[in-house]
Amino acid sequence: MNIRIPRGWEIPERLATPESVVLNRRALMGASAMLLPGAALAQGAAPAGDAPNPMAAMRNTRFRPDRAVTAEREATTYNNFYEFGTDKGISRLAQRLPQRPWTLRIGGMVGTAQDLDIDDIIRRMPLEERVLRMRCVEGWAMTAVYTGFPLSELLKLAAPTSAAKYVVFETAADRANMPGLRQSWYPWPYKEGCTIEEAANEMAFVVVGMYGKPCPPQNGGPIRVVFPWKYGFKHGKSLARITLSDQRPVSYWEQIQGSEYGFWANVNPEVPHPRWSQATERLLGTNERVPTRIFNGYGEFVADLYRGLERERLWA
Ligand SMILES: Nc1nc2c(c(=O)[nH]1)N[C@H]1C(S)=C(S)[C@@H](COP(=O)(O)O)O[C@H]1N2
Ligand SMILES: [Mo]
Repeated sequence: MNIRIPRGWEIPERLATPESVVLNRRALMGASAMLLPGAALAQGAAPAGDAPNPMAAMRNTRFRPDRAVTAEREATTYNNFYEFGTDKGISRLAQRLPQRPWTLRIGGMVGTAQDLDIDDIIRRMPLEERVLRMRCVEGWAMTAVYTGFPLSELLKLAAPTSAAKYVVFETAADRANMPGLRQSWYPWPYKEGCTIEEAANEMAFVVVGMYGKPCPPQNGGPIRVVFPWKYGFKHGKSLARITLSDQRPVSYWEQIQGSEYGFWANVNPEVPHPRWSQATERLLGTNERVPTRIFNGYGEFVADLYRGLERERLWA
């Protein structure tokens, strides 16, 4: 089969840029030099229009998607979020999850444990927009528009101690609003983790917005994490707690089926999952099938993290 992937520069601007950002960009013509690839990260830009939109952040063009952006509707209505049920159609049900007030606790091996209010986080963090490839281990993928900030910026607030080796992410366990929690044989709360080195990488991203709006609950609003070079199950949603630890956490999926889901879970087309070949992926919206890329195409940013770890189970 001869599949050709269009390069980033071949994608029409209207496909690679959602409307809200095009409008915003026009209002920022003076700052256009900052939008060039490789230029210094542009931050703190004023949103366009009368109603200030806290999610209208400048796009960081360092991470080129090299394929068309998935329609917002597809990206926000086809979800994995077991707290609401095991099928993909939970987006309406998830609207029940109150997004305010919302507190994120950062604790464990830190100098200053913090209880942070979501709006305080959004005000204090250097927001930027990234268009990122997202790959689920089940073989579907999308290219979504996220607003957020580097995970390292958030961790700085709590000052991890030198003993901290892992970062553990826990999803809120809201029994009243998450019907999936009644399935008591699952190990709630949803837990995931990464190493402190991975957390320090520029690609480890905390998401508070999508497509220029607050991140919807079904996608992990009001705050979730994404590691775009790893399979989607590593991206903990609707976070209530971040804990710094010297112990490697056993994640939700590892507890359920350790033979199928490991700790590192980096995307690799050559290492099949027991139930799914990882060679290709189906793009949400178009159903086009494209080759999967090692580290989901982000090897230039993250491959160094794994040097010396070749004997670990680095792939799902
Ligand atoms: N709390 C929680 N986080 C979760 C999941 C989940 O079931 N619960 N599913 C994961 C999986 S398997 C994937 S593929 C992504 C899906 O994110 P999306 O719905 O924003 O595409 O969320 C991940 N984060
Ligand atoms: Mo997934």
